[in-house]
Amino acid sequence: MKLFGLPGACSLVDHIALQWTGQPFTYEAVSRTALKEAPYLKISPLGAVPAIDDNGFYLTQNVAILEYLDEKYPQALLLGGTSLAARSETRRWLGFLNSDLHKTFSLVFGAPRFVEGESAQASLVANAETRLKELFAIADSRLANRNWLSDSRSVADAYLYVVMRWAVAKKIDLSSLKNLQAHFARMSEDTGVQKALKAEGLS
Ligand SMILES: N[C@@H](CCC(=O)N[C@@H](CS)C(=O)NCC(=O)O)C(=O)O
Repeated sequence: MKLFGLPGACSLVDHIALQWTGQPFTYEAVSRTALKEAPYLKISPLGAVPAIDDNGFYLTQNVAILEYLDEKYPQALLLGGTSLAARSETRRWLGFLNSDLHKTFSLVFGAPRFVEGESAQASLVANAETRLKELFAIADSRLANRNWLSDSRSVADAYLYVVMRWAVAKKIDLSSLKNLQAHFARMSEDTGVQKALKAEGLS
């Protein structure tokens, strides 16, 4: 199994998940230039990470890859348990993280793709950051009386950790969201997280 990623990008979620499986894999950092060139575009027409190559089977789209890893390595309990309710809760949070939170970050990271002119871009980024704070507050409420988004640690927690790292990088102030801060600290201590960060040159 090979994972294609960009250090610190959303592919870090899959990298953490692979660490949690304990199964052998390799990590290939793709340069931003190579992402948009023909060989990689054959793997991912979007020119985006993550992608996996499992013995010639290629798959893109983060949520699909995480589901694939869960089905391939069921003993790793990547969806946070075995019960239908726990696994469905994880999927719900994956949907929220991928379609709501991550998507809103795309506006912050790539404002020039969406509007022209510096002031329009600055205003788009400011509005997106306001929305991000509202979205992070929803995750914070969920974590009020629990350590993990679902019954036990899951790939949704890895995704939340990665977008929290982006918030730190973009200096979005989430200091009042104490449950999220505790979750971030908990994830930072995780051995699989630490190994993935090290392999991506982030620690
Ligand atoms: N819908 C895709 C989005 C993937 C995505 O946004 N990847 C970003 C990194 S987090 C990327 O590769 N960006 C490079 C680019 O678009 O040029 C997924 O969930 O896998």
